[in-house]
Amino acid sequence: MTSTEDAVEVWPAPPNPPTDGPLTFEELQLAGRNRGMPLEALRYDVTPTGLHYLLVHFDIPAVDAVSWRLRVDGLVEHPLELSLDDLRSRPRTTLPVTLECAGNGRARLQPRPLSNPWLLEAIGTAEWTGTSLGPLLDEAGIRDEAVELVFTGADHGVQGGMEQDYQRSLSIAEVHRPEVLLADEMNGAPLQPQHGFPLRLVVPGWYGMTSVKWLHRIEAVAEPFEGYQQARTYRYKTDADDPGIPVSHIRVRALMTPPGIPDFFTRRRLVDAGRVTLHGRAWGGRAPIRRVEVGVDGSWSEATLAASMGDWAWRGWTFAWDATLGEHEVACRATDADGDAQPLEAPWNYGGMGNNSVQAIRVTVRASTSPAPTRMPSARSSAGASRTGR
Ligand SMILES: Nc1nc2c(c(=O)[nH]1)N[C@H]1C(S)=C(S)[C@@H](COP(=O)(O)O)O[C@H]1N2
Ligand SMILES: [Mo]
Repeated sequence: MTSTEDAVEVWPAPPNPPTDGPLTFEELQLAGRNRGMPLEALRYDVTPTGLHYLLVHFDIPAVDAVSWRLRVDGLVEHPLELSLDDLRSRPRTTLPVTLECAGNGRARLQPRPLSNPWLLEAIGTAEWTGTSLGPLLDEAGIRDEAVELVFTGADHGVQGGMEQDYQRSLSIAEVHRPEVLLADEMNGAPLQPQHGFPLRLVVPGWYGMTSVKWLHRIEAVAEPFEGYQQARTYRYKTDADDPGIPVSHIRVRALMTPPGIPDFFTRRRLVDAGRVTLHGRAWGGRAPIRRVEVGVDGSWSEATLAASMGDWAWRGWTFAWDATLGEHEVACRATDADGDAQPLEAPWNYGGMGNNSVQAIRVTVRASTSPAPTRMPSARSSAGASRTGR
């Protein structure tokens, strides 16, 4: 046996991940604009700002902080117009909040819904600082006829053939939750342009689309809002014409830091045999995390939960795995205090929303005494060679 064949034995050619056909050019454009959080960043309690995921529908708007104002109007007794200084002189709160895009997991569905092709990385936890929305609304005096507030961002574009500002609404009950913030700081610094400078809404527990960035207007309205981002998308739909069910709270999920080292191109994992500590985070928008289980080759055991960081942030977990030589699949799944657990496979929906099916990682375990770096079979192919070192 030559050493090359040895290498093939410890690092077999990776199976193709179950995605539905090649990416389209349009998906690639979106993926290049909207970064995910590399899963090794699950190591940080609070995601460094540059590693937090990003989702921007249109273009990042240019906002001049000096002339910028937040208007609170519509069905209110006292319409307000507030500068950034006005907002910053109000009582301030800092909350660690886990945000996740409702489309996280979309690209794992077959057929793959066409939008930003997230696998698992549309996630992050930041410390958001700002003022609670409820007291400000009390000052404006929401009239009894109002049923919802509409939040408008400064970004503008076309989606589904409709020209629009980015707008979302929330019920009057929802906006009075004390943890709903008007945030002007992320991780102790002014919001970066892509995260909503100078002001954004942060709605803990809900999928990210609710937390409107570049916020400049809050309008109290008498009818449920029917804008594009409310009534046409962010729905669990069976097809394009189905009105569907609104997407709201973050579904329970656990993710794991991929163990060992990756192959550059395939991301396949290589782990040394012996005791390996698997670690990750778990969260959900409806109820606290009750348990996380780790599955090794389909056999599940309890992981150890770390201390809570707060009601709206993910919870760390660890699991000691005695990795034995050969091929393995390690997986994790979370259950919340209501008993909601992650499915092994999530049902398909038209927009690819809320796919919280379990993460499973293929791992090759090698002898920990490996004398030399393992050679990967892909390095021999021309595609592998041309992709080296990028
Ligand atoms: N104005 C505006 N707000 C927005 C968006 C947007 O495109 N425009 N995207 C939403 C979506 S879909 C998500 S998932 C979150 C992402 O927030 P982040 O980029 O700060 O992670 O912002 C939400 N708020
Ligand atoms: Mo999103």
